[in-house]
Amino acid sequence: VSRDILILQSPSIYGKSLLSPPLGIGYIGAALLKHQYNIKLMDLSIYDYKNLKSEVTNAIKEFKPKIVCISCTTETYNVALRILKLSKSLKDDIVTVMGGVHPTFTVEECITDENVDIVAIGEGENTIVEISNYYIRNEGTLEKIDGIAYKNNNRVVINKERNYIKDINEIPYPYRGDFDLSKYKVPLTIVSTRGCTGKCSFCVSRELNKNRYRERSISNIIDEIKTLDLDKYSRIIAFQDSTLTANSKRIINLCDALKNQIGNISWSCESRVDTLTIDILQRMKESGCILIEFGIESGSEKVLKEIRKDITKKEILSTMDMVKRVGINSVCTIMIGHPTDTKETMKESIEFAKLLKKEYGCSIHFNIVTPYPGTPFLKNKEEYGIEIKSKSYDDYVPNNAIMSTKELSAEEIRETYINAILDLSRID
Ligand code: B12
Ligand code: SF4
Repeated sequence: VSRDILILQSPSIYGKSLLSPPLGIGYIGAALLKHQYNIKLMDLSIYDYKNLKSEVTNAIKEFKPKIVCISCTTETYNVALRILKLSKSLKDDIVTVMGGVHPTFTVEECITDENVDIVAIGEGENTIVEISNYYIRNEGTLEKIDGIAYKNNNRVVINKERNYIKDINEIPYPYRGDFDLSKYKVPLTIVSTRGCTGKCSFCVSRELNKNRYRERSISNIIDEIKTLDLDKYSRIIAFQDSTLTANSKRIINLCDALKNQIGNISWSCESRVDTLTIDILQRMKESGCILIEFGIESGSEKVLKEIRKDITKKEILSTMDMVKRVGINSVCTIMIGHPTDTKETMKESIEFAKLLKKEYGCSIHFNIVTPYPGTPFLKNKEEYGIEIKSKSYDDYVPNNAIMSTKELSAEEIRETYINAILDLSRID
């Protein structure tokens, strides 16, 4: 069966990351289905890396797509380029489109690659439909498609920015029909807001959403949940919002709706310690919340300020105390190697992590600070004294030290990170 459009999620070279299905391409797929395109979605992360070439080759031969779309992060960008190259070598009239966080912040670099015909910048639902209308239905012109970069006689053209979708309730639910959900640890995921109210300097969320925090209505979310096969997957749902709990009124309404309209589910989310109260936590617990992930990121008051995390240690401890009392599990992430970290502040972070684990039973995940494209860290790297030590985006993974700072060498950061993990593993 031939398909108009093949939509791929680029995999990591570091092996399968089968946590949850890639909803970003699910949204792209749903937008195209709404416009009656024949599509096929593939999450390439589900295959053994050594079989990647044959999987892509078989798919191109089977589906003979006119357009190949690929979504990537920084870590998976180089693989994405190789996949597009392979696709073009198998069928030379294929049009290639690259989208996702990484291309959004490295437009010029991406579009310069000979195997990338179009870069889709930012939110992709409307953009991909217009691109497909142009190439497949001969409608419109490339110049008129907002939010893309392309080449015209080897000259790079970057069109004007696309307006963000104002009412995100209008966006069709992500298409999950081509994913083998049984392959994932967390098969049922949902995104109920776009953007974040935080402005952390190591994060792209704010820039990605142009400072907007957009919310879906409760009924829209409940409707989507009703389309999921809850019973098949233990009635567990993971909310993948950057900060699900930013609006306290809304989270209370969501909890009530989950309890009354869905019922008997377990769910998890990411949150900020400054958005919760005991009342909200109790309602979360009652509606099935079993796990909350918090970005703590440092145990140094000074560093917390400098990275614009906008939370204090006092707030962290008081929230963790409430979370523990209510009986919800917590994961706290802590980053090692902030631009203004010193040996002392990193030590403070590790001691703080120990406290959180010992006193509040938090699971601790350490990450090394990675200056991803689009982050304030990378934009102000001179000012921060950051020096990037790696030449390949393949190295942009959170267990790899790729930068030195005014205070620390990459080696020192790596060592501290490894010792931090060992240190914490000694606490039961
Ligand atoms: C859920 C999530 C995960 C899940 C992924 C589940 C999955 N399979 O998708 C897990 C936990 C596995 C994960 C892992 C990691 N993640 Co993550 N993750 C997210 C998170 C919170 C939500 C992603 C999401 O679903 N968004 C909702 C959809 C609708 O948005 P979207 O995917 O961006 O897609 C839209 C557009 O980008 C665009 N688009 C995307 N692809 C394409 C393709 C085409 C062709 C077109 C036209 C458009 C298009 O259109 C889509 C619809 O509008 C984002 C933050 C965020 N809020 O986006 C971070 C984020 C993507 N992750 C990030 C990072 C760093 C990681 C990790 C490295 C973290 C780690 N500690 O290991 C790993 C790396 C994974 C990898 N191999 O690349 C960074 C990426 C930075 C970068 N430059 O690469 C982000 C942005 C977080 C951040 N704030 O810094 N992540
Ligand atoms: S790190 Fe978390 S809280 Fe901070 S801006 Fe990013 S998504 Fe928001």
